[in-house]
Amino acid sequence: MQINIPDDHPRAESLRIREKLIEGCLNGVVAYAGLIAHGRGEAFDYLIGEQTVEPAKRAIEAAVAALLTAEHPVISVNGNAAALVPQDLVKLAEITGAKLEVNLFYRSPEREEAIKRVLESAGAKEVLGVGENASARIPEVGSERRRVDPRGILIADVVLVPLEDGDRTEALVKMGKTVIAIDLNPLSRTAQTATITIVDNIIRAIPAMVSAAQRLKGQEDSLLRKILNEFDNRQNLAEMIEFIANRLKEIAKSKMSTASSGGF
Ligand code: PTJ
Repeated sequence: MQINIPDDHPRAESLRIREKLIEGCLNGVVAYAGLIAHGRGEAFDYLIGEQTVEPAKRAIEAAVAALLTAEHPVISVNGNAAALVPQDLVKLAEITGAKLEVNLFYRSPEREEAIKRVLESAGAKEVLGVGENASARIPEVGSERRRVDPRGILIADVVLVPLEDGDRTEALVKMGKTVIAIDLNPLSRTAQTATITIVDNIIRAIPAMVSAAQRLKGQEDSLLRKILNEFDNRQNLAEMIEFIANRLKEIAKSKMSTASSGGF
């Protein structure tokens, strides 16, 4: 069903994003549970004010530095990411030299192929992790996410996992890999376990990573390593949680002053 979203609707952008996911669901790209996951993300996006805040900007710089200094960087793509930001995922892969690999929680041959097609239409020349190519297994992961491509995630030193569930992040970190997560929930197991956590909406974070990669590519290796070494994920997550807490306190304070002056 096509719906008309008026441009002047106060939540027009958010509604358009929802429509993209619904369309992705109907085309077999997005899992049904992807719609639920998006709703959870939206709630956290409200709390951060639907903006890329300072700690997230620093995490984006560190993440791009990690991708640019990696020997085998890989961008893991699931249904939601493919439906929302396919062009930017392909651009980011091109600039950083990362491989794109389909990796799904709700894996089926049809969804693998559908996501591959979306990435190819967005300009991807090579898409790993589809069909027989996902022939390797990562230890300690019970879900279908354990199936990886021996040319991709298996040998990667840096893996970007936009929208993830905690188990695989934990397993990849245990394997000694640098894991970059994008997750609007700073309290999720993924956010807490990853090496670098970008607490932002993938809609903003992936394009911001593309810009950062364009800016940082070609910079001295020593500068990129300095950015990486100075980044502290625990501290960054603490700052994100503090940002949310302070923002909510400010909103509550402003409501109280309106109430005491006889507002509403
Ligand atoms: O495509 P598949 O089969 O791999 O399945 C993908 C989903 C997303 C269904 C699967 O990974 C899943 O169930 O994820 P979870 O456990 O619901 O976790 C998703 C996390 O992503 C939650 O912490 C959400 O807050 C967060 N999130 C949702 N939408 C966004 C987001 N983070 C950043 N940007 C978003 N747009």
